[in-house]
Amino acid sequence: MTVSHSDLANAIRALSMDAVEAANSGHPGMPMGMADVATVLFTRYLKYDPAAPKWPDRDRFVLSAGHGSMLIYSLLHLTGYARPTMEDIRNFRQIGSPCAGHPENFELAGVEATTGPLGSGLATAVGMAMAERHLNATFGSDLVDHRTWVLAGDGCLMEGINHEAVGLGGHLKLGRLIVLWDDNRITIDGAVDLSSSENVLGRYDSGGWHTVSCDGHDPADIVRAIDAALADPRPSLVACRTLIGKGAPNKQGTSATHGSPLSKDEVAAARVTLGWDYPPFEIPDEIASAWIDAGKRGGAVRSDWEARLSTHSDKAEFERRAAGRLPDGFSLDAYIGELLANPQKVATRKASELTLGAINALLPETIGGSADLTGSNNTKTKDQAPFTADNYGGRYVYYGIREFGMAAAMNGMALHGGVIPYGGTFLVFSDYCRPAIRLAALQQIRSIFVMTHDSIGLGEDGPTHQPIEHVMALRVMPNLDVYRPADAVETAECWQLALERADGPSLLALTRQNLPQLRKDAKENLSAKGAYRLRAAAAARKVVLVATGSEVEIAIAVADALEVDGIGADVVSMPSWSRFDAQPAAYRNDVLPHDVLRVSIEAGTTIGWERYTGIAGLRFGIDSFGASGPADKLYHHFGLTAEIIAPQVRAALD
Ligand SMILES: Cc1ncc(C[n+]2csc(CCOP(=O)(O)OP(=O)(O)O)c2C)c(N)n1
Ligand SMILES: [Mg+2]
Repeated sequence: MTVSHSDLANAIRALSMDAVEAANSGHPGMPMGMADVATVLFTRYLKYDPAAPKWPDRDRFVLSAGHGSMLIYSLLHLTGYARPTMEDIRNFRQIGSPCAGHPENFELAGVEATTGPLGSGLATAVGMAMAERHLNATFGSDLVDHRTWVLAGDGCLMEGINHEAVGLGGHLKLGRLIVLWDDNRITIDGAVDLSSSENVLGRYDSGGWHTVSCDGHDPADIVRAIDAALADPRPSLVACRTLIGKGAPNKQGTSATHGSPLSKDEVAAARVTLGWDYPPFEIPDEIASAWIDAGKRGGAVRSDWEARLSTHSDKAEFERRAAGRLPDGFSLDAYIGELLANPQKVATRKASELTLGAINALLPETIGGSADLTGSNNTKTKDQAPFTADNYGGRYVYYGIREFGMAAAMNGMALHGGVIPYGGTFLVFSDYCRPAIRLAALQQIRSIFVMTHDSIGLGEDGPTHQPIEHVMALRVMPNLDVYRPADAVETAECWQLALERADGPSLLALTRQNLPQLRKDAKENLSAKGAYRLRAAAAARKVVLVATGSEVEIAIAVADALEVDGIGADVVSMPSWSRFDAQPAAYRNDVLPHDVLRVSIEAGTTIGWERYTGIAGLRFGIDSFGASGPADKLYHHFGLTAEIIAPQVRAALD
């Protein structure tokens, strides 16, 4: 038998419908509809090598329409990746199978990004394409010369984040980014025209993209469109007109195929329509080996690349960065030593900028940025040139007012590897970034979020700009390290921890207002413990005051007032809950003993502080929205001063 394009594509269709049927759950429509486009991409264009799935110069493929996960599982299996095995595919959507409901980057090599929240994959891919261009500018085309491909659905293009991705990608002229749009005119509720009548291609055109359309079931036409995309210097959107669920004779073209098993009868009918006369999870040898051959296309390209790397003058540095390893001996100790010698009374956002001065000089892999608040977030250091379409070698990104797009692009850079992204906005707008922060945490990647103006301490901009629930809401996110440093020394320590952590994101909550430098020594990184006794009680200890960030200064003033009355009070600074919770019980009990009154002070919601104060403890914070006014007046207004807090602590002890 000679294996045709249709045979190859039908293998994807069969695996997809059978896996969904076996799981009795999943989305057959998209993989069946995009099987032809995916076949063309994976057999003719995509640069990859299943034998070396992490090869740094591979093309990146992002399945932004993550519900169609069986498409990528089929492709990875068929092209010869070690996983998923056919057994993994049989166990699609079952606990323990790497073939999860939606693709997860840490489950399978070849899944470049965790996708499912629509639009996020596409915006993440923008960051991958940025990282590629940056590393190309740094190391040259011999080492870095690849593309980023996205498969996106109607939903990805409808989501608001799509607008940010189009704006950023077009502005930065990311010509190596190609989005293949599954233009099937169907979403869950039915036809796209129920909810949308926009000219999608026109929107991309106006964003500086190249656009082209094709018949997504005609391989020659798909080739024509992709060739046009490759030839154009702009990022491309390829509209692939398809039939959702193609091959299911009674359901294709309808939303019935989107997210439900086709049914036993319809699967049987599809076998007839497709001419696929084989049992579930069986691929005839000829078709299987044709797919394996397609997967071998990249092997020689990869070994040529390895040969170039082996003699390249930047080999060691390239490998270090690709592995995400910090330079040997990377440390901020010298900078922290200067702080101890010359204490800085600065806002922690300014302390962050000072720290970044040291970091960016030591780590060429950092790429900073801000969503149009550079001067407020203090994210740019003097040595950073802007990253622009004319200078991809720049290390500072003007993301524009695109918080979600920024955070997603940062994730794309971190996933791509070779760079460490950090980016800033106001903490209150972490809400605008939150879905991407969550994906960073889920994907176990090193994105560093710099969130300034972290409380009512920002003052006159008022309640729209004053975070209340934000720090706590971020703390509850699994695998995110949230830091709220109290002074310049802690800020540097927290930065060091964020950079050293390769398996998850960190977020720094930083003040607008100046804070005194409280730390007198830095023999060890005390922030690494999450919380530590900054000052021990002088008189017999009756109280432990635990505070974060700008409120540590207040806790010290409260302790001073109590000690005057002979009430011993420890002051505990707690820059990070997650780090503290990871300490041994003995340490935690020593820092927060249970036999004294425990009091928390933080200019945000008190909900959650019971964890450390116990129900019997006291919690000072703000459980309403903030207000407009000068910072010091606001602290008084909301009862967060030593004069107001100390008597309440005394009363609780009586
Ligand atoms: C942010 C987000 N909102 C909603 C969903 C739920 N959802 C999954 S697929 C889908 C419809 C997608 O339509 P389309 O992209 O056209 O996919 P198709 O039905 O064509 O496969 C929706 C609403 C989601 N995954 N992510
Ligand atoms: Mg659709």
